Amino acid sequence: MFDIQKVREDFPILSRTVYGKPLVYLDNAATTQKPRAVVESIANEYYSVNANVHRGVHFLSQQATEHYEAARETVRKFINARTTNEIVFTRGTTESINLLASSFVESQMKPGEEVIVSNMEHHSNIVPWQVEAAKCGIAIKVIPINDKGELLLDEYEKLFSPKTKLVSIVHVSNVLGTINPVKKMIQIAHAHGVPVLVDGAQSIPHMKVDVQDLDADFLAFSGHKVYGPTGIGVLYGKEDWLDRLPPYQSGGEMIQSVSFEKTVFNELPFKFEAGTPDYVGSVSLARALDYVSALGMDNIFAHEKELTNYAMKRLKEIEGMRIYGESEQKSGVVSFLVGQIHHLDMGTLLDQLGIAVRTGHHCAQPLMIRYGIEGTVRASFGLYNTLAEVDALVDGIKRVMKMF
Ligand code: C6P
Repeated sequence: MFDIQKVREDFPILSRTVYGKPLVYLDNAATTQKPRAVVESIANEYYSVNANVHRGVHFLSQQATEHYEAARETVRKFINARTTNEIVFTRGTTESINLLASSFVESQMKPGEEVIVSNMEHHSNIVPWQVEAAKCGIAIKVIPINDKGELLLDEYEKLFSPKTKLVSIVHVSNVLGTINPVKKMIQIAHAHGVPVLVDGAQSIPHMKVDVQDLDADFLAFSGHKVYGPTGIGVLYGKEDWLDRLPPYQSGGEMIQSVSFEKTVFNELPFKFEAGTPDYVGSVSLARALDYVSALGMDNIFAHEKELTNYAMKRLKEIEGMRIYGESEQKSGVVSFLVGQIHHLDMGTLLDQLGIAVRTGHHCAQPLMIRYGIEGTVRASFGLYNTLAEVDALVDGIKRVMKMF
């Protein structure tokens, strides 16, 4: 598929040590490491272009603007949006969902109307709706899950009523790794005349996501989880929806004209990009998307699937192992607890062995409540992880178990 050792050389950080041990980085769902091409693009942009975009007539400003808009085109192509008007740059998934929650609820919903989310949402796809609920009197309905960590689609269908105005659903769970059947869920929502926001934070880095094929109305994702920089993300929205929604923030760039009597907002997508954007972040996000595209999203998915299947098999050999998330459709996230060992102890001791995992509730406390636990240990894979690193994790867990 691709030469994993060669790929690893593109990520200088992977050859460092921690506590004198080779780094085994298994916290890719939190953030991914950056290839040389991405880091160099940040330096190059600042060293040789750097100017404010969409503002100056001078050469640098025009070049920066060209690079910014070329980055938007790269994102458009990556998710197969129809036009760059549908691509809004934000700070990340969280800001994308906040933007939509604010603009959609305040313009499209009345008190008592409902948004459907699921029991496996990240806090970023719960709290913005709760904030809007407190302001605007909307209600939140929750799709339940089974013990394997799969959404109950029959229950989902039953949640719809004439009061349902939006479905906001995670594509891939950051805790369970479940790949939700979003295409089918969108069809169901559309049959009720309801648009759908897909939280793509954990799908965009790991599989091909085609917004036209899914027929998603909105999609949110973060640059830093797809080998790009922190502080940049995307909100995709169908043009006719974005046209109808009011701006989220206001100020420079999102206007066409301003007087004290009347302000006319800018056209798409600038209406949603108030203030000086992180244009360098956008450009280096585009380099990250070029990088994964060159490897091939299907190849990345297949490689991570192999790692996940192997990890599930090897982890299950450990006595007292409890795995959370056993869906058939599962991406490279494995959450677990072993015996009575606290997740924080396990994570801290694995760290001493050079193995970086995440512990805790993973910003999904309602899901923890569903399973009656406080937190888990989570290993999450990226395109550069190897089967040997899975072995290192398993050996590490066994060493920690011996200490208890
Ligand atoms: N999950 C994790 O370790 P931001 O922070 O805006 O880039 O992404 C938020 C977010 C939204 N949805 C899902 C499904 C996510 O997984 C995340 C981020 C990280 O699982 C950090 S909490």
